[in-house]
Amino acid sequence: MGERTDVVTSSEDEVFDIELEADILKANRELALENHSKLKANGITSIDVMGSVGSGKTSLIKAIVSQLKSTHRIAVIEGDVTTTIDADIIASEGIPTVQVNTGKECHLDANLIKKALTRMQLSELDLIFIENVGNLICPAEFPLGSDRRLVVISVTEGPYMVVKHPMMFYEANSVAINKVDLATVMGVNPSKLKEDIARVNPKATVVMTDCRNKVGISEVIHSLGLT
Ligand SMILES: Nc1nc2c(ncn2[C@@H]2O[C@H](COP(=O)(O)OP(=O)(O)OP(=O)(O)O)[C@@H](O)[C@H]2O)c(=O)[nH]1
Ligand SMILES: [Mg+2]
Repeated sequence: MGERTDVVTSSEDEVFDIELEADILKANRELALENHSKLKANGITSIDVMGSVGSGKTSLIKAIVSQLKSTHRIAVIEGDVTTTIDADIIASEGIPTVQVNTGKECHLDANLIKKALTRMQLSELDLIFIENVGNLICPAEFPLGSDRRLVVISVTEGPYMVVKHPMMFYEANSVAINKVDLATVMGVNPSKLKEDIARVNPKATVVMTDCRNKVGISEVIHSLGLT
């Protein structure tokens, strides 16, 4: 038999940190409710798009926007640590974008979205996509005030994304398993990822996508209730 793996967990005695964190999360939830009310008052549907770095969030938003822009008035809020690369990609679709640079933070929060909303012509919009910072851990804890959550993972991240990061999937309405065109070369079985998601969150709709060849885009749009 091989060596047993030793496991160290984070301390449960750090009461001060835990209380501080609880306050921050509570304040964020309150601001998220404010954002949601503001969006609803303007008749806007909003989608928070989350997922790991490079999984295909921008590619999927671009493909969705391309299909919906003739029937919906759309804007995109782009969360990024420093650059405007993703915002520029979306802007190339002729869609208004607001860039939110988070600096050292690994996620967007409701306060940043509140600020972004003040820069937008809300009365002229039907639909807002919010691309969160690429990360499968932090964004899950910070609701932004959106109606629905779309999580994007891809086969290039390997076979254990879902079992290692279940929190990200608890609140997801839709999950895209992206880059299925690369599944064989990666040796990853997308059906197995789908089973893992169903175990964590049986209510989420799971769609296999290949943004490079525009596969599964209509199904994602439908799963988000946008058609
Ligand atoms: N083969 C293949 N490549 C893809 C697919 N979707 C996205 N890509 C490529 O993967 C890379 C990352 O895609 P992005 O859409 O920028 O990913 P992202 O999740 O927005 O990345 P970050 O915002 O940096 O976290 C780009 O080179 C895309 O062209 C896909 O379905 N198949
Ligand atoms: Mg991106």
